[in-house]
Amino acid sequence: MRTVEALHADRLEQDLVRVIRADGTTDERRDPKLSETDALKLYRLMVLNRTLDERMTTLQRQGRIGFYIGSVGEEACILGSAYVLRAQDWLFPCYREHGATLLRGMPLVTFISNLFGNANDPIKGRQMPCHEAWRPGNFASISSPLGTQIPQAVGAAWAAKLKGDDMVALVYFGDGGTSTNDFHVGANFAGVFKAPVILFCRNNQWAISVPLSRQTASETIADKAVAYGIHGVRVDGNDLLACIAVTREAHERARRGDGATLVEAYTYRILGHSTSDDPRVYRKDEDVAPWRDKDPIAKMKRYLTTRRIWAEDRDLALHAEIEEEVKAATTKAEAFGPPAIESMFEEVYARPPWHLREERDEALSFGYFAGR
Ligand SMILES: Cc1ncc(C[n+]2csc(CCOP(=O)(O)OP(=O)(O)O)c2C)c(N)n1
Ligand SMILES: [Mg+2]
Repeated sequence: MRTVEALHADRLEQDLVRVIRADGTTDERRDPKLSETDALKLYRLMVLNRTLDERMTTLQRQGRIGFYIGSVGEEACILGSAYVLRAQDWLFPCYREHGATLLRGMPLVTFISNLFGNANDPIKGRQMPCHEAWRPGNFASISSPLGTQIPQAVGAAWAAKLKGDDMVALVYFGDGGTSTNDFHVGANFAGVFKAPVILFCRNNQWAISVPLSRQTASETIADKAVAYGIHGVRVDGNDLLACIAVTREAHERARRGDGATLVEAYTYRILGHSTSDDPRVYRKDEDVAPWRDKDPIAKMKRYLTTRRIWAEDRDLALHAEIEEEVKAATTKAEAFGPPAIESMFEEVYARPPWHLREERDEALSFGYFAGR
């Protein structure tokens, strides 16, 4: 007999929007019909995202950076959703969306420089490693405090609506993020004021060691949309094309003035929460195994191969090329020195007050700093 958990898991798979079938063909009704160039560009970014996560985790283990948090298994929902946005739209990330950072144009060397917190880091080492922000790509700062980015995104979207700007905001958060006050505040406000915003939940079924079943008594995350009077949709978060399709519909809804959408991208966190976590303490490898078989990169590769625009030899070459690219970018980033000491005292005050000027002069006079 099947367990209640197994039956519930089946039920959770049922109402997901899917486009890529097991054999690599697509469901015509929702196929976003990507050009060959875009399909290959997105696949490349997925592989880059994965390789980056692997390499940066190794770097952390070697003691060269202090922390890393990645998105292994979640690349499709991150890149598929970000792909839909136009240049004038805004992204409000959680902390796993480095693929979206790169899609929005942040150079790889700049991203890795942020991990070192060095002179080439646009935020000059003032954040934790892996907490990038990219103003040229309308990519707000990574948010570690759970949920705070949700009302920020809703506020930005509402402001755009009041000003008559053609802008849609998209905000990422996890399943755990839906238990925060800020999720309620943001979703409620978005519903009442019909803010042009996409609330994008990466439901990877874990919040560090807390499983989804301990997070909410709702059957699904998308169900919560009903209470806020906004549209809710569930999508296979490992299907890049399906994620593009539902985000595109949400984007159109926002632009039409019909308000917000709560997207639940159903996926799985394959690795630990971050480099500071060991998931073997709270979950079994056999729970993870079925999700390894649903790898979003393998699914996309199958689609490209069936479409006859990809082949094994090109795949091998791509992986080798990306390995080299990440290696070279790491070497380049690691060569930058630390940010200048005086940068600590800059960019808060237009005219720094006397006590900060005094502290700055004192800091600069120390031989210890001068030698760095
Ligand atoms: C307000 C707040 N509470 C607790 C934490 C500690 N914390 C960091 S990540 C995390 C789990 C979040 O899980 P989820 O929202 O599902 O995102 P995921 O990590 O799975 O992508 C927790 C509890 C925090 N950062 N902020
Ligand atoms: Mg989660």
